This record gives sequence, structure tokens and C-alpha cells, in this order.
Amino acid sequence: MSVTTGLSATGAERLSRAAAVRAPLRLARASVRMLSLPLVRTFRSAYGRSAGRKRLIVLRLEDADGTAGWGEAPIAERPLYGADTAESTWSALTDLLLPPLLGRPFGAPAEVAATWAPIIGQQYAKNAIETAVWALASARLGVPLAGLWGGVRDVVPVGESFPICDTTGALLDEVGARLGEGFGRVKLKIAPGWDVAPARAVREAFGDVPLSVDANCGYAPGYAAAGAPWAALDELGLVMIEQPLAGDALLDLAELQARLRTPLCLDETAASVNLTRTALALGSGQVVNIKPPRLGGILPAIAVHDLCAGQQVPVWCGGMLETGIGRGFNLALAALPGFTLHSDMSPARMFYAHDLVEPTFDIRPDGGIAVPDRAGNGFPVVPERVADATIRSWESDGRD
Ligand code: OSB
Ligand code: MG
Repeated sequence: MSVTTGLSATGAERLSRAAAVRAPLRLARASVRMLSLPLVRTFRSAYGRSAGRKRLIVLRLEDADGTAGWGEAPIAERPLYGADTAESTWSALTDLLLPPLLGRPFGAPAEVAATWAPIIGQQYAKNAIETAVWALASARLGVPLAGLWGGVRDVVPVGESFPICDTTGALLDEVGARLGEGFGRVKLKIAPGWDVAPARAVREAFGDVPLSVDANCGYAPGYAAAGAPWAALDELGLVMIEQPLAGDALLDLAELQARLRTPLCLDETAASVNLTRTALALGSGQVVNIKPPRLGGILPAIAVHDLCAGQQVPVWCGGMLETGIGRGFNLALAALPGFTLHSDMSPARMFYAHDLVEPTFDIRPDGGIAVPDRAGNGFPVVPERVADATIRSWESDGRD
């Protein structure tokens, strides 16, 4: 893992670095596309099975000078992980958030994000716009995103998130194949009925590989409730147990954490900077999974990173089955110094037959993924791929 700059910047300095990036912007045109992208394999978690991103939304913003940036809203088919839906995100983008931006001059990406500060929710829509603006500003300035945000590493350590399988044998085959490709951490999706046995089987088959589980809120509170896997999982030396209980169950999470040696990781719970701060203060978890779409953008994601860095809380970058558009931002974010744990950054080929970008990225034999060194979107978007998958379009230059 190479470090390209010092680690001396404090959290506050880093946030202000991103917040202080200046770039004159005049958003001349916005194109929003809803895409249907089938998955190459069904992804099964405590939320059920997903066969595709059937209404994924991508956004292209073009500046008056012709520079463009793309953003993504990796929206799921049903609001199980978060409250946003494809329809709510579409309407937030096309009705609420984009029209006031078009044709207006801004001096910085942070000024664009400030326009929606009073608006509650709409995290995916805010994130799609903020990321597209960052890509545009990065292209304009000729500086890669990681450089604008204070990144310090050029390779990100990555792990794979393994969906629930029909059999333990199938899981072990899959885990063996991924470890052979270089993935450095195994995260098993768990749900009642698929927890201790598969985790133990992976531990037995693959020795001391960094192993974690992600319950996606799938269990009822209670350390020793019938069927609760916590005591047995605590014996397996896991790196973390991600989101065992409901996102808003801060006190139940703190009670569970107090009984366990294994750190709990906050995903659904860490829905905002303040909720993350509150959850950490209550002892509801000891690790944070940072996802820009969940938090509503890069600036709140960096704020959570800085909060955690200030408390020596390790973080890593989670995913939501993004295409190469979203992963480009995640990789740049994971270059920040606090991202010391393996991030969920599987190459898009594991989910999609054709990524929307070319070239895309893959794992290196040494087990990391390179942070994009290209200015603008980390990976170039192929407009024909977007066009081929489009099921709905909206376009505006602010004059209609
Ligand atoms: O909980 O981390 C999660 C995918 C969709 C929604 C929530 C989660 C996930 C994953 C996939 O685990 C990880 C990835 O994108 O690589
Ligand atoms: Mg998770």
C-alpha cells in the first residue's frame, strides 16, 4: 500500500480541503436517465433477492464550457435498505433539486450542495448531483478526485460481499475463487437460518482470513433471544458484525455491543453525520461503513470520515452494487487516510454483464484496486452503453 502524502492533516483540515475547492461552474444542461441493468447473478441478503438494478438512475451534468460529469443513484427496486425509491429519486432530481441549479453560476462544488441543505432526505438524488458536480470540477481543474478530497493512498484494499447461497458448498467454492483473485476480506451476508454455520465453515476452510458478516438489520434485539447467533459468532474472531439490528435501534445496538468482543459496524444506522456521532457516543458500534449515497453526498461522507478519524474509529467504504460510475467515486473516497479496513469494491463484472464505463477496474494480483488517476469521472462513461439500457429520459437546459 503506498502512501503518497503525509497523514498530518486533521479531520477538520480535510473536510475544509474538499469544501474549499474552487471551480467556476455554470450548469448548462442536465440529462437524467433511468436504466434497467440485469445482474449476472441474483444478489441475496436479509432484504431478499435482487435480480437486477431495474431502475438505476444516472445523471450527466454539462457545464456552459462543454465539460461534463456523470453521477449515479444506485437505487434498489424496493425501499428496504433506505427510504428512497426510483420514483422519489427521479422526482427529487427532475422537480426539486436540478431546476434551481441550471443556468446559475457557482464558485465551488460545496456551493451547489449548500443549495439543498434545508431539504430533508433525497439522499440518492443529492449524492448523484454532488458526485456529477465533483466529476465536472475535477475534469475542469485537471486534478483527480482523490487529490481534491485529500486522498493519501493510490491502492485501496478490497474485500467481497458474498450473498446468501443455497448451500455451504456453493459458498465455499465462491469464497475460494475470490480469495484466489486477491480479495483480502470475506464478508458474508447473513439472515436467520444462514449465519453461524456458513461463517464457521468459511473460518474452518480458509483459516484466519479476515472475515465479517452483514445482517442488514435482519435480527430482533436480544443477545440470547431464541436463534440469536451473537454468542457463537463472537467465538469466530470476526473483524466485525455489520448492522445486526434495525438502523434506528441505537440502544439495542449499544446493549449488544457491550456483550461482544467483536466490534459492531454501523451501516444503516450511520444515516447522517449527527446520527453517526450519536451512535458512537452511545457505544452502538465501533466501526463505520461509509457510503456516499446513504449519506447524501461526498461532503457528508468526508464529514463522517473526519468524525471517525478524530475518535480513532476505523472506517471502510461500502457499496450498493454500483456500476463503474459510482465505484469511481467510492475508490477516490477510500483513498482518504481513515479508510484502513477493506472496502466493498467488487469489480462491476461480478454484477453486470456490461459495465457503463470503459476501461473499468479490476482487482490487482496483490489484492488492491488502484485509485483512479484520471481527472473527472474515475472511469470514462460509454454513452452508448447508457443509451442501450435507458428506459426513461429527462433533459433540461433550464429554459423549458
Ligand atoms: O449492506 O453493504 C450493504 C448492497 C446493497 C445494499 C446494501 C449493501 C450491499 C452490499 C453490496 O453488501 C456490496 C457491494 O456493492 O460490493
Ligand atoms: Mg451493509
